[in-house]
Amino acid sequence: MERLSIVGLPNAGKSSLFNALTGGDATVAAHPFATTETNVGVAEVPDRRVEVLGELSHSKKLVYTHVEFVDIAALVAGAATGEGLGNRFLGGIRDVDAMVLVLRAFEDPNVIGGTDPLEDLHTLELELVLADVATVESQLDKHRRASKGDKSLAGAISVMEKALAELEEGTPVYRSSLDAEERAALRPFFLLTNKPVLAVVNMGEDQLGDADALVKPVQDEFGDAADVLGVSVQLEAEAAQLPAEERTELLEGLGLGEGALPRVARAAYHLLGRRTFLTTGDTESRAWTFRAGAKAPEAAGVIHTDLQRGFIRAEVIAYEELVEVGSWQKAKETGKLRVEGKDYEVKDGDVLEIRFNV
Ligand SMILES: Nc1nc2c(ncn2[C@@H]2O[C@H](COP(=O)(O)OP(=O)(O)O)[C@@H](O)[C@H]2O)c(=O)[nH]1
Ligand SMILES: [Mg+2]
Repeated sequence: MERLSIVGLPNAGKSSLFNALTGGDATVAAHPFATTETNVGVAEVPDRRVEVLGELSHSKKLVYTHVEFVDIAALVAGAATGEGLGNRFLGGIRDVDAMVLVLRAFEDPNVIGGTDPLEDLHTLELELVLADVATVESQLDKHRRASKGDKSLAGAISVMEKALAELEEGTPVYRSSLDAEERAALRPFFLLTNKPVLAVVNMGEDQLGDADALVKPVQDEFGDAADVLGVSVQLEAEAAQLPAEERTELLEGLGLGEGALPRVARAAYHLLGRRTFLTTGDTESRAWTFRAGAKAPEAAGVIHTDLQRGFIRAEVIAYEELVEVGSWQKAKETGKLRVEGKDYEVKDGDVLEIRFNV
């Protein structure tokens, strides 16, 4: 299963965010290196569509998708040269598939650390970039030597040279000028900044009114390279502990709607290239994860391998359309269900029924 790593400076609120998302019990403490062990947790991806389908079909059960997070030791300035937990830390993010950068904005005199999220970002990126410079330099060296006997390496070398030039300017690969193909060519080297990223600006409850002003400079810095979400992590972590009704009351009372955690979970899920299709019936209404771009048989295989092996066709309707029609049965009777074959590319929000024979 692909994972996201929660990355940030000490006391940025990483463990608090991890706990809020996963209901975990990672140590939350106001000193560096509180987290010396890696914690892995699973967050449910809230999806209103499941609830609505559950009502339409009078389902006995609702099932959601999940996304896995890793809370690792803090990154400190100098990590690339072995400060703090240094290489162990960097090793911890090397094998995840995407990163959530937690940038601190909240002010609390009892919790050491800066409160400028943009400065956090620059400190973090510098460490990640320095580690990548070292990796690319050593790979370039190897490839140049090997290329004397193997001309096929020239392409990889030129991409690495391009990446190195940007990294040396301090630019992470995720917001460099490298295109998708060039970034794919670098994948075998497991660069830290060649992973998709998402940023969370951790605000204090008292800063909720300034959310836009706190998020904007960070969003401007990323441009299109990443989504930036403002979250009052501690508030949401506390809310997450409450029974559903009280939680809704607290969050809505503060004008936060469903809260920011569902958005973080959904953005993280999306960042990993995951998409959701749905099934609905009186037994259950359920969200299923498929890989963006997957064809119908592959998506069917997520439900059960038999459905992929014996795939005949899929009956499909978009979620919005199904809601408009009112029920699966009515959609069937009025000919609103499309019949799709094995070349159909499944879309997020498709409601499916698979016909198969094994
Ligand atoms: N006042 C305030 N404190 C927070 C907030 N978020 C986290 N903290 C505190 O900051 C300290 C460090 O948080 P933690 O999640 O352990 O940070 P980590 O080092 O990044 O894992 C803890 O004492 C938290 O209670 C917040 O939004 N407001
Ligand atoms: Mg921690």
